[in-house]
Parts: sequence; structure tokens; C-alpha cells
Amino acid sequence: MNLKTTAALFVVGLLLAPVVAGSYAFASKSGPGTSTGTGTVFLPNPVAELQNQTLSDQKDADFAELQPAYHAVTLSNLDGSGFLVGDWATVRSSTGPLAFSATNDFNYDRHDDRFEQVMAYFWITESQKYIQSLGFGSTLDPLNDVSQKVRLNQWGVDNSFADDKHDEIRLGKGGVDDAEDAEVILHEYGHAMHFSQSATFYTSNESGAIGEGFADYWAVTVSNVISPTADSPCVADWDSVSYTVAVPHCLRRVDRDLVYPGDLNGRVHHDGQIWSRALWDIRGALGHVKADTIILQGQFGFPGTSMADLALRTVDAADSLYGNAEANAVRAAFQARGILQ
Ligand SMILES: [Ca+2]
Ligand SMILES: [Ca+2]
Ligand SMILES: [Ca+2]
Ligand SMILES: [Zn+2]
Repeated sequence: MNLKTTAALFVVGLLLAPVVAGSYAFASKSGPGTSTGTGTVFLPNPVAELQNQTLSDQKDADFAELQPAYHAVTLSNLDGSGFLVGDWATVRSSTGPLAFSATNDFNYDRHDDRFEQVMAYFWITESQKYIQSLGFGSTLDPLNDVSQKVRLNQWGVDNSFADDKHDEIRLGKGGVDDAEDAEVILHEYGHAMHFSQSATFYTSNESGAIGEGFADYWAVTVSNVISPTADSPCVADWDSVSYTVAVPHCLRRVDRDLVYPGDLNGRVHHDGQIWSRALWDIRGALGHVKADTIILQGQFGFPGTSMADLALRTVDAADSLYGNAEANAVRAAFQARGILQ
């Protein structure tokens, strides 16, 4: 679903056969044929990391104040082709050539569109590795454990969306290029996770709000696990400098004091902030490992009904995974939002 408006049609969640990891156990150096490489990325974005609210797009220039925000990372799970294709992400591009490296070294600056390809590969791969670290795919059911297609798209408007029909995430170029902000990538991956968990997740306005709220939550929880920053509840601190005036720049926040049903206004991105705040409070009470395991487990098979229904499913997930104390903490977070009585 796109970030700023509702548009994408939900047809059916397409589940592809899992990509089997190659046997690279004896690889001793990076390069085609091996599964690891190097990349240069933002962690998660320059504004969040540097806490500098004066940074701006400057027409995609690679200016001096941004230099401390570039970081060298290891890219994992590559398929050995020399492209940014691997177990958990398949990068495609409509904005120029695909990144290719005969040595698996993918180091570009933001003015080079291939930088965004590296961002997409890294953050989607790390997102799936985090999901698996919670037990999904081993002790729990797998969750979107496919090579997620992601396309860098030359969009004139400032938008990104996840498209369930083609099972593809598309990241746009309006304002700050969307894929220069890990939290935009992670938000869209959150929708792809939903598509994989239930074919009827997005069938009501209320489940649409849940979708946006969860996607915002997923952006900040993964961002915070991999590269914690000072103002964690602020979503898309860098992408939003192009369309927000207030400081700090945030597309949305997951810590707003909105309640159900009084603060509903029918706009899914706004209403989703009721849901994301409940998830954020669960995380605050239980820590990210328990909270995220519970939240993800509760979403399997959700038929797209109401906030109250998914809240009860999440309480049940907490009870069966961990027990009474955790179930009570989850219930309290939803009660504080007015979602449960
Ligand atoms: Ca760029
Ligand atoms: Ca943008
Ligand atoms: Ca942030
Ligand atoms: Zn969305």
C-alpha cells in the first residue's frame, strides 16, 4: 500500500516456492559464486542517525553533511550471480542499470541510483533474517520466506507501494528518493508480510488502518534493532523532509496518544496510528523479541475484520507463546487505545 494515500488493490497474496540457499560454506572471499559481499548504506537514514533536521534533498546531491551517514555493511544471502539477488530479495530497476559487481562490492553514493538498490537489498534481507531469528520458519511457521521482488521505480510523484498482485515492492523517486530511507523500505515490506500471512488481510477500512499501523511499526522496530537512533518512534525521518515542515520531520509517529473509536477519521494512514501505538506499547512492556514474535504470530490467517478481532488474536498468541503475564501486557496496551474493553 502506498505511503501517503490509499490506492493499491488487494487481489491475492502470491506465495512463491522458497528459494533454496546455495552451498557457500567454503567461500573464502567475496565475489560471484559466493554469498557475501560489501555494501554502503544509510543506517537507517541520515536525519535519524545524525539528528540533523536541516538536511534536505538538494536534488539528490551527495553533499558534505551527509558523509558521516554512510556505513559499510556486509551483504549476505547473495546468489553468487554478481547482481543484488539472493535468498530474501530480488532487486529490479526501472531507473537505470542494475548494480553488478564481479567482486560483490556494492559501494555507491546517493547520487547514483544503484545506492538505492543496495539499500533495498540490505534492509529487506536483514528484515527477513530478523523474522527468522524470532523462530519463524523453524519453531514457528515461515513468514514471507521468499526472495521478495523489489523494484526501484521512476515515479514523478512521491510514493511507494507494495503490490500483492505481482508480489512486488516498488520504491519511488519523489522528493528524497524513497529507498534512501530504510524506514520506507521496511514499511512496504510490512505490507508484503501481511500479503504472505493472509489472502484476505486487506478487506476492510479498519484492516487497512491496521496494515498501515503495522507497516509503520515494522519500520521502527527493525530500524531500532539494527541501528537504534535517538527518536525511534519517528517514521521515515529522511524521506519526510521533502513534505513536512514541522520539526522533527516524521512521515508519522508510533507514539501518538490517539484512541479508538473517537480519533478515527476514516483515513487509513491516520487511523493506523492508533494501532501502531498499541504495538509500540507492547514493545515497551515486553521488549522487541517477545513483542515482535507475538505481533507477527497473531497476524497469521487474520481475515481482515476489525481492530478488536486482531487485538484478541494477538492476546491469544501471547498467551500460547509465553503465558498469562505476557497476555495481560498485550491486553493492557490494546485497552489503553480503547481497542479492547
Ligand atoms: Ca538517490
Ligand atoms: Ca520520497
Ligand atoms: Ca525513524
Ligand atoms: Zn502503507
